[in-house]
Amino acid sequence: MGLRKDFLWGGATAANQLEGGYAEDGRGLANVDVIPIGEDRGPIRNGDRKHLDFDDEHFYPAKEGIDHYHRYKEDIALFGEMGFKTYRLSIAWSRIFPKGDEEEPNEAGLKFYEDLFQECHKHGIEPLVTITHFDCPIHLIKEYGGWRNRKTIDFYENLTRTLFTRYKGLVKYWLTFNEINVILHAPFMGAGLVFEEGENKKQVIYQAAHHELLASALATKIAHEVDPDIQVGCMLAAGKYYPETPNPRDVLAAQQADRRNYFFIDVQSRGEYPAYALKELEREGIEIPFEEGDKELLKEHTVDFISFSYYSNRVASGDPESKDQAEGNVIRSVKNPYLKASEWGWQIDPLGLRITMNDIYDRYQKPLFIVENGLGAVDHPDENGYVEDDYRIDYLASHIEAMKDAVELDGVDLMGYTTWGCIDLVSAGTGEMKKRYGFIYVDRDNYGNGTLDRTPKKSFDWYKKVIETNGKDL
Ligand code: P53
Repeated sequence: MGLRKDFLWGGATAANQLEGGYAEDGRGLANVDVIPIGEDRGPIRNGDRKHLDFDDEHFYPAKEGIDHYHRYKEDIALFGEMGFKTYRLSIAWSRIFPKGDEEEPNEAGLKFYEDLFQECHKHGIEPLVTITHFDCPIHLIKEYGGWRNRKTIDFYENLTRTLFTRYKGLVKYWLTFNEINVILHAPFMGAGLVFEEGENKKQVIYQAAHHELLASALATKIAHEVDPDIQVGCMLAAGKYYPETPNPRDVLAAQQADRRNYFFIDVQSRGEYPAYALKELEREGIEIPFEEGDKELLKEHTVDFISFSYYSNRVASGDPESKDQAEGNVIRSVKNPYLKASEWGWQIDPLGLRITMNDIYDRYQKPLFIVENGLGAVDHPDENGYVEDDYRIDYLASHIEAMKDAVELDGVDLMGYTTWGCIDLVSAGTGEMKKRYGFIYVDRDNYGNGTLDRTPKKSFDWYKKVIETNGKDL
């Protein structure tokens, strides 16, 4: 017993949060580039304020990221030193198709990732690739409205066919959309949606979601045609809702809140729209633009495995007056009085990981993959740049313990575990560098000052030992 012998230990990142090199080698602009740090981030990220270019007033952290574009060899060597079996990264769509709607890809972009994947294999690391991690080329947003337009499916189809064909033999594990349910909570960041005044946002969101779900099924179909060895996963921002009290009103609220997020995975994994969603959308007059063949496509090309991020479980209240909201996260929750919180107000709930794993496994009975988990914290390096991050080690150890229980005591089939932000990178939620998750310290502050030097933290050696012992020595 214990974890699989070939358990995929590793770390995870996303292109726009670490690459930088935003205009190099023909790369086009994307929504994620123009989301600034600071108080305007929220309304822009949510699609409530149209902002499709840079201006002089704001700082845009994605422009330089942590300069991984030029330092990926050094970074991957450090991952190799920790013994990573896998490295989860994402492709920047606008490196491959700078505008999004071209017929022919940008060779320089394709070559960059080819070199990067080869570098991974040199270190015995299997890449796990997210096709879209919140990014959408700006041109597709300006010209077509991003995912609200059905044409975007064709552009995504072209992108995925290009990727699967070019990287055949180099990449075995693919994820179609990062945290697909984030479209509900941050629609510009999640799907390139900008709202017009007075329009029905929910209509736009579910229409765009339908297109993403079709695109995901189509990508799964193409992947299996190109190479039957490829495994395709969906990706959920997970975190079960607990009812605030045993009052049935709260229990129902928790169930409904869970379903709003599970909806996407229900379609990607079971291959059809669940009844509760159809009923709700019908009640609210929202139309899903089904066309001929859509139902069959969804039904026939479901995912091979279910991946998810886990930072915390959540709490729902059926009381409309309830105001006790936990801070900081894009996905709202009532505060849980039994839990402590991070410096950013994210509540810390290791046992909740076991509960969530059981919930998802019960629901889908497919292999699971935890592709994000970790603690965002302020680090204090000493004069040599070394960080003693025992708080991070404690967080990760307690979550790995709970994850092992889900496997060993409850029988969940788990493929692997990749910690979020294995090297310090830009926060998706806030745009800060100060919110660090890494085993490797990067000398850079919120506004781009610093040498960009990399220094392993205390957790670096700790994680190396965890991997060496396949999770026994925590
Ligand atoms: P940061 C919402 C809820 C849970 C995770 O987040 C989320 C989001 C969207 O912000 O994001 C994921 O950087 C996401 C990563 C992100 C990571 O969690 O706000 O997939 O891109 O960096 C951590 O602390």
